[in-house]
Amino acid sequence: MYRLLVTGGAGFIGSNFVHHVIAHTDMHVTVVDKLTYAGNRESLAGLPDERVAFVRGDIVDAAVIDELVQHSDAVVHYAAESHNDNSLNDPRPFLDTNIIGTYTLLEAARRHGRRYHHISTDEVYGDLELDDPQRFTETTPYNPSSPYSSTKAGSDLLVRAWVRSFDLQATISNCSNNYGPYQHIEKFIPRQITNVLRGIRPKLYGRGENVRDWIHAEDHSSAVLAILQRGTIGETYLIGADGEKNNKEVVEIILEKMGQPRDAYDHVTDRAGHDLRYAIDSTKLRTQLGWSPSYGDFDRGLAATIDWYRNNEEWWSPSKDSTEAFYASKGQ
Ligand code: NAD
Ligand code: TDX
Repeated sequence: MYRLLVTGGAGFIGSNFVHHVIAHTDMHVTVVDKLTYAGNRESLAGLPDERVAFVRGDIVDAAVIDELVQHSDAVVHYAAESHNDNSLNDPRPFLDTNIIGTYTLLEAARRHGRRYHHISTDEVYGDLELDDPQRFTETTPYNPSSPYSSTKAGSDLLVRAWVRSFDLQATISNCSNNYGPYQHIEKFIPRQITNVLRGIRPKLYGRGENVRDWIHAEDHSSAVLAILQRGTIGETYLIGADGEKNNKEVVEIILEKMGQPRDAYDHVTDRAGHDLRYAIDSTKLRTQLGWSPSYGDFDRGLAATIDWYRNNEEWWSPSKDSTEAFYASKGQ
């Protein structure tokens, strides 16, 4: 019996990965999650009790983490403070969870000789010009912009150091922007969908020209599983699905699919230090591990995501008013 410890498994992408692992392998999973404002146990509903255990715990808590890692074969580390806007408001929790939390997991994995996979983001590479023909690759220099992305970059560098200095059996993946069901409504796409559902106009930061490289969360999960099972120890893999779109285009598609005029949105205060463009070259993952995305059609994936938010109001509505109050206080 192969036992996986998944940190942050009650979050958006971590919970998708747990469902994916249960559906596609015979592994057993223990989720450790602090259940911050971003965690939701309902995102793990319907999983078999005999294969999935849930522990409410903080990855910064060395005693809890040591015990859980000792009783696992591998760790997949998703837990993080994940939202750029929050990191601009109060960076401290990002340092605690993303840096010290990762350090705590690395030390436990080292002590017990466990396989470790580290989930990271393309934001560690900074941003690209709109007309730059290059995309991010595994050798692009680190150049993070925000408190969030700098703590993710710091955590990646810790993993690399633990591999080199202590022979930790680790891999790293850096993925582009995810979308799909169960994403917290502070994030761009679900914020705009739930705004329209509530009769609020979508809010576009600045001119809306910033480009993100969208991938469905399910494709992120299949890539992580491939790396866990077939990746080379010590290597980094970039995960992306050639999904570049600017924010204005995304808002227009959402409005159109929801039966609104395509220009029924507001421009609001831009994000400080707002990265202009992310774009991933995932050739290494595709050629070396034979991975490819299944949700290539962004419009179809987005339509299904809109339906999910329409049909699951009880999942997101408890956090809608406080999320919008936070943005309103920032003029966003
Ligand atoms: P999320 O905010 O939806 O979920 C984070 C989860 O971690 C929550 O369940 C939260 O309760 C938990 N958590 C936070 N602090 C914790 C702590 N100290 N101890 C234990 N649990 C804690 O985030 P997400 O969007 O699902 O992102 C998951 C991971 O994927 C992060 O590492 C993020 O950097 C990375 N990532 C995200 C994206 C994206 O587009 N969302 C893209 C690339 C990489
Ligand atoms: O209301 C909004 N209006 C808007 O124009 C919000 C919330 C965002 N935006 C813009 C900012 C970005 O250009 O939309 C884009 C996407 O914003 P976010 O959803 O906040 O994502 P981003 O900052 O790109 O980071 C995401 O992808 C990389 C995740 O939140 C990170 O966890 C991941 O590492």
